[in-house]
Amino acid sequence: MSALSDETIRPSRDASLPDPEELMSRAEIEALQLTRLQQTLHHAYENVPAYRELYDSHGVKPEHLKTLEDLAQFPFTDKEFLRSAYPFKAFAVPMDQVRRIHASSGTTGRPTVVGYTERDIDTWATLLARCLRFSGVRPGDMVHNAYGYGLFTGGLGAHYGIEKLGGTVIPMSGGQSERQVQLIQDFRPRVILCTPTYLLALADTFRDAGIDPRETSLEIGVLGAEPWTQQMRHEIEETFAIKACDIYGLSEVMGPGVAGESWEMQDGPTIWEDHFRPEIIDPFTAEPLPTGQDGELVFTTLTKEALPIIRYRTHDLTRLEPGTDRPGHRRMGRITGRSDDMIILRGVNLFPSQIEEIALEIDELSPHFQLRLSRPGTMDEMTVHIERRPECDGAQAESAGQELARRIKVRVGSSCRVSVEEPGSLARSSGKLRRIYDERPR
Ligand code: DLL
Repeated sequence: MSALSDETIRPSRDASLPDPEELMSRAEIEALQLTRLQQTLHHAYENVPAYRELYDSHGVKPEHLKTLEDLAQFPFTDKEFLRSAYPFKAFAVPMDQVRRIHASSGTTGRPTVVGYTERDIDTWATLLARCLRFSGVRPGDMVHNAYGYGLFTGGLGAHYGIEKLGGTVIPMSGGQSERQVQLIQDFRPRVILCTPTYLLALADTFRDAGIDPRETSLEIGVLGAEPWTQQMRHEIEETFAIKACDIYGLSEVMGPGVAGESWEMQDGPTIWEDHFRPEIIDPFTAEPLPTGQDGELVFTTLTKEALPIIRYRTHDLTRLEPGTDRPGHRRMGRITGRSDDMIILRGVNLFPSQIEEIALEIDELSPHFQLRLSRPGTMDEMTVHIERRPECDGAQAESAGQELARRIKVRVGSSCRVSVEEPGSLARSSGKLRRIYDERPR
């Protein structure tokens, strides 16, 4: 036997099997959460002055938490809390224990900086591997990773997870679509990881190269980092003849892998509650809402060392649902949008995902659209610019555009203009796609 086949140097765990925590009952999960929550509160209070000041000013102490419900006594945190600790003041460990830093760009001002200890990186890789396995990826699979590498958590986060699972990673990153197509053709990966809109952009590049996207080696897409609808899932699955599963996460809480979706059920991401305690609150009053009601998602990390996050307001709008495939862990619904992405058009609230859902019901219209907001006079206006499908002609597309405007009026309640565009004329995604162009005077 060669030294390389020696059993003792192999990882001890069988990566194709569920982690024991994945299979815990709800009662076991809640008991684990309580212990870990108490530890996290102490860790944050003792090591991060910003948490101590926040809790002292609210008159709460870690030892006040006796049950999971007591978490509601603790104040929320948000991006501002992290920004004011820029760059490293929210870290709860000395800098020599921080092995990696990521940052989320944010549209304005300072980036939000996040840090990881060695154990944090290992937990992250384990959870990412868990998500991939849950979504049907197996040890030995080749995985084309087209999430962006760099400060964004998508690329490196997924990378370590693929390796942890025992897959072969192609560290492609985003962009360079022709090159991506060539490598997918030559290496024949079974799995692709990227944003849903980037996968659609790749479909165009395949077709431009004379390749039917249904004929590639790809069988599974693990897609996330931006909101996408069931209609979009259907579109992607049809276009590539693959199964598309959702993956959710955010840098502040960890990165990708906070929640992943079951390949069998495809019923929304399961939140890994052995590491994260989710809550749903009313986005306006911040009152906690019961399971099943729509509101803003709030997270508390239970095991993070470098950057413990307590009651962090994500601004993501969704709901919690009971667990299914992993009954001890709750699921999240699809994300309708972010509260800061909500368009208020003449008093009516709307999200790009609502437009996506309606547009994809109309055969002549493609999933490529942009929303442009303007104020030509005193009133705000929205124009939906949407490409027609290449196979339908201009006249059909015009009436499809009118039908879209009509359905938006009926279902969302706002009047808008629809401008049907030529195939390929709108900007394509290279990662998270920008849907809203706000051209209203400030
Ligand atoms: O986007 C982490 C990630 C990378 C998740 C790759 C999944 C795959 P941030 O850049 O910090 O982190 O952005 C986080 O993206 O608050 C949501 O608004 C949105 N988001 C992430 N995943 C999903 C998803 C990464 N599956 C923000 N569905 C989050 C809808 C998502 N929105």
